[in-house]
Amino acid sequence: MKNGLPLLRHPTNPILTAADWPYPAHSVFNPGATRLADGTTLLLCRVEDHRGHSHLCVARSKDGIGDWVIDREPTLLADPSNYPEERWGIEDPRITFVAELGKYIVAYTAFGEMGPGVALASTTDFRGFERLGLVLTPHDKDAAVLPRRIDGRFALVHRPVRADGSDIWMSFSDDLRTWDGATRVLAAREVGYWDSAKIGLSPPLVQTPRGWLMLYHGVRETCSGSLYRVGAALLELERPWITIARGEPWLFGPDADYERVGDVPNVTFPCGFTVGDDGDTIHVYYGAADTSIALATGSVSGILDWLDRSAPPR
Ligand code: BMA
Repeated sequence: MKNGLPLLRHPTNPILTAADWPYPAHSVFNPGATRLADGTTLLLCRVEDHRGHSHLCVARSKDGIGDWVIDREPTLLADPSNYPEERWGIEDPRITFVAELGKYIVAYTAFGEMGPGVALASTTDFRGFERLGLVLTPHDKDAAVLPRRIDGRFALVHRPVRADGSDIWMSFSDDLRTWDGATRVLAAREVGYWDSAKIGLSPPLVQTPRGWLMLYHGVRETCSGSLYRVGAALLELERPWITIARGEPWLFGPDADYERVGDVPNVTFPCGFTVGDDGDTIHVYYGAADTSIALATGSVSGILDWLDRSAPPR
């Protein structure tokens, strides 16, 4: 019997592939997501070209499921002459609307000779972007800004690399450029668990009355490569470095053929979600096998109920 999990694959998955692209692309995956003021779902997709370098491209849809309108050209390209840390591309965007600024802040991975680092850009319309540049030096990635200040400061979830694995951390800033006060939020679990090799943030945190809901990816190394699954945790609202609950099993993981087979097999890698008008329904957008974009649907309340059942008492 399959585990009763609160995220369901959409029957039309994968919802976007390189074949849908209006210009040559090798693969499309790991999109950031947001819902614009008029209800349109916007995906900022990672597109890999035939050099193996990635850029970002916008796809828009009224219902967040089909009839995607894709920008005719790359929306945000790497700019290695001004930002050498982007020499091999920009990857895995996470989008946060920061109401105080009236802007979307996009956190993405800048990939260059030094390895992956965290870069930020702001936008109001996903046509023009203002780069803030590299804000966390390599090796660091899987970052997203919180939608509001914590104790008077902006907060950024990120994933620095340590020698034998990687955990999720949070840093703080007054101006979005200089980050300090790094605090560990969640650690990879001990060997034997599905999330023992490394973990990293998936979509940006979702604020709920009970705490910040965090979906994260957890990696297990096997003799056939890495398995990328998704877990959930709940963090304190005013002290988000403190975990209230963490699911012991994974919430979602590779199962369908398009998740099992592709450039990097056995990968489900969400970078974005949208919340519906009811404040509860969620669409989670994820990269499948580093090849295509897929959608899983569920609800915030359903994941919180699952956490109540799946988190050992702390
Ligand atoms: C991670 C990131 C993701 C990728 C995943 C699986 O480290 O590089 O972009 O989807 O590996 O290859």
